[in-house]
Amino acid sequence: MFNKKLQMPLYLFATLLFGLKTYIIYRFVFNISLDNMMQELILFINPFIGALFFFMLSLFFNQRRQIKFIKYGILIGSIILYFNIVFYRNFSDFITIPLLFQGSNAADLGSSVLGLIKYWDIVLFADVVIVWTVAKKYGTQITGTFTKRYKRLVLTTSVVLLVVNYGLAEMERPQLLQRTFDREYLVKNIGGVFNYLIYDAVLQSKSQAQRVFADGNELKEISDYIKDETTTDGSKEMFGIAKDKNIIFLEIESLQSFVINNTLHGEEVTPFLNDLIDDSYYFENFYHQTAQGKTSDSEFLIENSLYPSPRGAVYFTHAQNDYHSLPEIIGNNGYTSSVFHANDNSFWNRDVMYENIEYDQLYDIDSYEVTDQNSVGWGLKDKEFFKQSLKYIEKMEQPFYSKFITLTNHYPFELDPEDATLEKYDSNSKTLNNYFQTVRYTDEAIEEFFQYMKDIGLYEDSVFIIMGDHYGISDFHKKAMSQYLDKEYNDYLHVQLQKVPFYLHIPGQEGEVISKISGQIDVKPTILNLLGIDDSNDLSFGTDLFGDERKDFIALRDGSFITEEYIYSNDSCYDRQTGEVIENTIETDGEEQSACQPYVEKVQKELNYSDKIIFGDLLRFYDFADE
Ligand code: GP9
Ligand code: MN
Repeated sequence: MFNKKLQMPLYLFATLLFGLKTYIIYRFVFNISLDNMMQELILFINPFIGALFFFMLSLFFNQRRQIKFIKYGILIGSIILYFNIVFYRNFSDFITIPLLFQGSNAADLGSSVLGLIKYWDIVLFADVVIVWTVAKKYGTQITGTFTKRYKRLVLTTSVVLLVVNYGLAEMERPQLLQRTFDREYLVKNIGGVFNYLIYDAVLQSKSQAQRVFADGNELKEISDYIKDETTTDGSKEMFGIAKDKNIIFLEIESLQSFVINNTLHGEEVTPFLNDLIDDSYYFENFYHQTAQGKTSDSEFLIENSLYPSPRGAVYFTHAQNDYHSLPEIIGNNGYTSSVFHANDNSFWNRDVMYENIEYDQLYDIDSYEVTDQNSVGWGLKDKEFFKQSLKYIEKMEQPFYSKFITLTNHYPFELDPEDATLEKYDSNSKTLNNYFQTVRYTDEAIEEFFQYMKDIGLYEDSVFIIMGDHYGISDFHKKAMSQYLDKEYNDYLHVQLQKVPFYLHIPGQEGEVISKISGQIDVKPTILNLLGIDDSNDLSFGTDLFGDERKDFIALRDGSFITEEYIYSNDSCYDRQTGEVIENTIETDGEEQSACQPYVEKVQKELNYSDKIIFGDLLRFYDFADE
């Protein structure tokens, strides 16, 4: 087959094999939704076009190098693809360059990664084995010295194909490259994971340049927008209600709202948190707004009321920026601030970021006694974590603001049998089956923590906030989730599953269940209002959760959004209450458009403004005291 008569040079053979494999992976491993034939076509041709472009570059080397280029090219390509698969299994997302440089985090993933690797994955390297074997057997017989004309022809064809691919993608989705918020679209339309990585590298250098070239002028437009759209009067009733009280913020790992007031095997999943609703303000339509930075993104949202970065974790990429953070503001108002988290201080670059945003103290893994017995999965068990934190809280100078970040309810949701008080779920997803048990464990840990606070006499002088940081069950577990919820899994449900619990518990107050839409972006202005701190000079994209005039949408980081009436995701507009797709259009400026369209633009504008602040480090030009 590989003799010269059949004209199957190795670069073409590798293109076909690798292209085919990549296509199969895109189609069946990554959960890429395809809406029409054009998208099917693009997804089918682009792995081959991308592979051809890469492997034909080998023609420009001498014969021996050609073989090496192809052999190592297919190996490295397969490894990159495989990393993406493993990453995707956990996050339903593709790797970006900033994430690749977060080695410190990858190293800590440990047990999580093992759970993501499957033995049959070895099949994914079949093309590598074949190409290496063929190369060994036939050596230089299957490469060749190609004429200049031939090389030029192949090069031109390949570039033309790339342009055609891009042209089709642009037709299918105009302004694709400008709108980077949707990685899935990019990956499927511009030639898969590889072109995406190149594209991402260009973006990365562009964002470095953005800071250098940014000047204060851009800020005027943004601060005007914020003053007009998001700076509203906070609730008068709640203003100052927590003044001089301690704020205890429990940031609960991977806690989603769907477990609250829900049952498994006839038992409540979260008995304590369910009861707590009765004497708390509980926001039942509160959304996380995180992206690739996961826990750190949710921290960032709370501390700054800015959106996290569309790519990578802003805790890594822009940790040196100027911010006007919650710890800094309350620090100026007499509060001591601290974070309790039993992990390395470098995880998510926290040590650097925390210092910059002026937390007074971080109690990291070195503040705890962590043994094999008292830890599981990602580390110290939550019950131990709270217990061992007591000695520090007791001595803390008051009033304080302390954030506790839990760990046990983290993927892959491991728990020692003696800690399990709920039977596992039974579905095809081990992840979801385990999840309920660790959620229950964390619920018990929170209950114990409340008791400790009463025991040491801190309860009455404190207000408590409890919030889920981000989703725990990605849409890789669609089938199992659909089974548990007894609902069809679609984009509408996916957005609804981004709800995380948000509680404000003020001892002595009854509270209420609040249904209006809300999100993590709103937490900072809410806390400031509760503390009686005037934040009208602040630049926040959120609005006080108790205020009357709230902004009318909650933007998720991928451009999806929620309004009181609609939910928008992946180009579809749904009725928020019924989940039906809204086909109706409305007329704006003589043009018919989807009912969601005006919000699509608003959301884009707001996310863009936030990105501009971060990428340009624009807050360094803003004088918070003077405005
Ligand atoms: C790590 C913990 C978990 O310190 O906050 O991070 P996550 O993986 O959820 O972003
Ligand atoms: Mn987390």
